[in-house]
Amino acid sequence: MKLDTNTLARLADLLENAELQAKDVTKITDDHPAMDWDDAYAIQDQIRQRKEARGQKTVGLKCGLTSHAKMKQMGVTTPVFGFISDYMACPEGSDIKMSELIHPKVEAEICVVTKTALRGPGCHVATVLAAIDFVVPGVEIIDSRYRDFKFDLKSVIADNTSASRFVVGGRARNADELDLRTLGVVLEKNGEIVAMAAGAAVMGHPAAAIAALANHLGARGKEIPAGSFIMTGGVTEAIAVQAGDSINVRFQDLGTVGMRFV
Ligand code: OOG
Ligand code: MG
Repeated sequence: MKLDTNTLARLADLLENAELQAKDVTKITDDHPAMDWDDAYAIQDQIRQRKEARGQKTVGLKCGLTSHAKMKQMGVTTPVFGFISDYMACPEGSDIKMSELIHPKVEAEICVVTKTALRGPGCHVATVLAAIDFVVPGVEIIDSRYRDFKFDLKSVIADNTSASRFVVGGRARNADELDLRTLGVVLEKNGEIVAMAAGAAVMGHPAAAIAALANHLGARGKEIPAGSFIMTGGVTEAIAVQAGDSINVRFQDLGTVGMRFV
């Protein structure tokens, strides 16, 4: 850790306020170049504690920057991990208010719910597959609090990996009915196909992203509890949206997830 307790608290306050007021800020490493990975996750943990203290439940975990397309889009090379709160959930087919957001983008994500705990180190695709209760399709709406979506890895980790809203829809399936690597995903904006990929875009296998999350938590003495909802990360680059846009993502064998931005 390179930052003192007061600075960590001040940065958590700055970033959470930026989220809640939908006002962007400059990336925090500009003013704190010495910040390290532990500082970044400590700021994210403080944001989580602030929300939980206000009664907002943490309802899931997310992996981000897990596909080559996303890493290339953001200019980074390693995944990041964050959390999802209850108020971020939006119903399938709902209207999402642009006034509450800064500059949202949508991401198509293969999601799972686990039935047993996963604890690293040593988690791998097979241990993750054994722990999956079911697979469900989702769309994440990310909304970096940083001006022009410009950040480095430490800044985005502190900013809870741009988590903002998410929609789960389609139909849930058992993992053994699916090949998550070849599962096709087609992202449509206003009826036009704007991106597509298969599950293997996410670290070769979406379960590998969950293994990486378990190993990341394991290194910090934590685990993925049984019954966790986990988003494995965007399969394609993120797509910017504006008021009036409608998004539909078609997942092979899992149905469609849609929403509108108003
Ligand atoms: C960071 C969050 C990335 C994903 O699915 O790749 C993410 C960002 O790109 O703002 O959630
Ligand atoms: Mg995402």
